[in-house]
Formats: sequence, structure tokens, C-alpha cells
Amino acid sequence: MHVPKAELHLHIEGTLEPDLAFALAARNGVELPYADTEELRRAYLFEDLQSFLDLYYGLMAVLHTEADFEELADAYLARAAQQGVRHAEIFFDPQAHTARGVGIGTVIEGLGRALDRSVERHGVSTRLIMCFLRDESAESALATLDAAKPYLHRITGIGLDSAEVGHPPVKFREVYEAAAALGLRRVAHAGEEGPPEYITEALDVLGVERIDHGLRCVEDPVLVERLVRDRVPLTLCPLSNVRLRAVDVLESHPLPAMLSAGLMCTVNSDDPAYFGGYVGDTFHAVHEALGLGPEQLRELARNSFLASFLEDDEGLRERYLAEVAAYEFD
Ligand code: ES4
Ligand code: ZN
Repeated sequence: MHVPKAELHLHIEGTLEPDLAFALAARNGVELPYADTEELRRAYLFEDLQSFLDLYYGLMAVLHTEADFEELADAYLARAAQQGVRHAEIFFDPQAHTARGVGIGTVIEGLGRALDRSVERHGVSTRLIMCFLRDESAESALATLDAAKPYLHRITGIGLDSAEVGHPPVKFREVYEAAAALGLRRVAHAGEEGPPEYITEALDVLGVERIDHGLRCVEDPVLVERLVRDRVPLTLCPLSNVRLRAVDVLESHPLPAMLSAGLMCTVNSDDPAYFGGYVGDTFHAVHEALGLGPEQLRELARNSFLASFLEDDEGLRERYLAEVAAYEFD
């Protein structure tokens, strides 16, 4: 579905398509534990978040050079443009690479090379959000923030991802305070598999401006009331929720009820190479499975630009919003 939209919840490592993974494996002399792309695709039967993460971190072994990261990001931006994405705020996981001996500069400069040419090549504006792995220590997150200091001109904000349960937001209070002092914007995954309390804690303790996922807020009416009142954006990822079994089937996703409740929802693809669709496909899927019509799809698209970190270019935001308003659904 081509309505102009911003993608706000997208892990660049989750855009690694099997074809590119095998090409990079060959180029870098990495042996993958799958015979071919078919066998790899057959491994995409996830039980939960952790079973996905095991495969996701494993496949990253093919990413080594700046050129690899550039190619990964450029391939995503090309696909995103085809799906109506005008603006992308892209997550990356530096610790998943530095733990394998790949320098943080290689990661950021490689991604940065693709992002620098994105407007000209693909018509997609971009921002970069550096995520910390919440199943690693707070000290590791602080060291990562420190290592990123030479590259902060490329980074708009920080996020928190990976295995959620047992790793509450408060664990990262210090690194979020340090990032805020550096002028970085703050988001965090919360309420994907973790309880609604993690959403409250991300807001109160980490000072986040958006909640990534936030799905489980629906279990707490008082929290929903707060999120509605404060217009806290939620970056929902319905196809991810189905694949990782947060919901049984797409038809039972609470998105329509969340919109009706007045929550500021956006829809996003999360890890599109793994979860069966990019964000245009996701818009199409929620239209088909949940019966969302033009009015709601336009609201989702509008929310995506309202929630994006475009404060440094309000003219661009206005242009995007005008495009959404003028779009004709067929
Ligand atoms: C992720 Cl779906 C999801 N949840 C948490 N962390 C992640 N990293 C990549 N995809
Ligand atoms: Zn995510």
C-alpha cells in the first residue's frame, strides 16, 4: 500500500534478506549453517522473541565491512521507497557487531554512507537510532554510548531492544540520563513480551518519547488513559506480533480497538526480512485482516509523521503531512 508514510520501528539487521546473507557470506568467507536460501527460510518458524533473536544474531555473522553495512541499508531504503516510505528512523544494534570484533565506526560509517545518499537515490529521508541490547549489562551500554561519541553527528537517538522479560527499563537509567545530556532523543521497546509496568517505567524512568511496540498497554486501562492523554506514540508491528506469537492471528490484533481508544498508533515492519513483509505490506495486511478503511489508514500514516523526529526540519514534516492528506486510496 503506497500511502506516504514514515517507518519508525525498523531494525536494519532485520532487513537482511536470505539472498544478501548468502552473497555476503560468500564474499566474507563465512560458513552459514544452512545449505541455501530455501533451507534458511524454512528456519523462520519462531516460537517467541528469543527463538527469533537466536537466528537474527546468528545471521549477522555475514556483516563485516563498511561496504556490507552500506549495501544492507541501501537495499532496505530501495525496498522501503517502493512501499511508500518517505522517511525512515532506523535502529541498529552496535553491540551485536562489536561483540564479533566489528568496530562501531565500521557499522555507523557503513550505514551512514547509504543514508547520506538516500534522499537523492530513493527519496527517503532518514534518522539513525542506536539501540542497546537489554540482555547485556548497563556497563556495556554505557561503554557503547562512549564508543559512539565520535559519531554522534550521525545519531538522532537511542533505543532499547532484544530480550525484554527480566530486563526492566530501570536497568538502563544511567545510560538514558547520559544520552539525554548529549542531546539524544529517547525511545525504548516496552510491552512487547514484557508487562505494562515496563511501559510506565520506560516513560517515568528513561524519559522516552515513544514506546516501541507497547502492545501490552491494553491490559492496563489506567496506562491506556495516560498514553491517550499524553499522546505517546506507539510503534506497533502487527506482522511481528503474529510471527513471535504475541497475538494468535492477525485478525485478533488489538490495533482497531487501540485506535478507537484514541491511542496514537503507528504501524511498522520491525524485522521485515523475517516477519513476512515490509511496511507497505503491513498496511495492506491490516486493511485486509482487520478491516481498517481509508480513514484509519490515513490516520496511521499521519501519526507516523507526527511521531517522527523531524523537529529539525518542520517544513519537511509539513510537506509529508500534506502528501498524506492529498493521497487518494483506491
Ligand atoms: C526485535 Cl521484534 C524485536 N524485539 C526486540 N528486540 C529486537 N531486535 C530485533 N528485533
Ligand atoms: Zn523491534
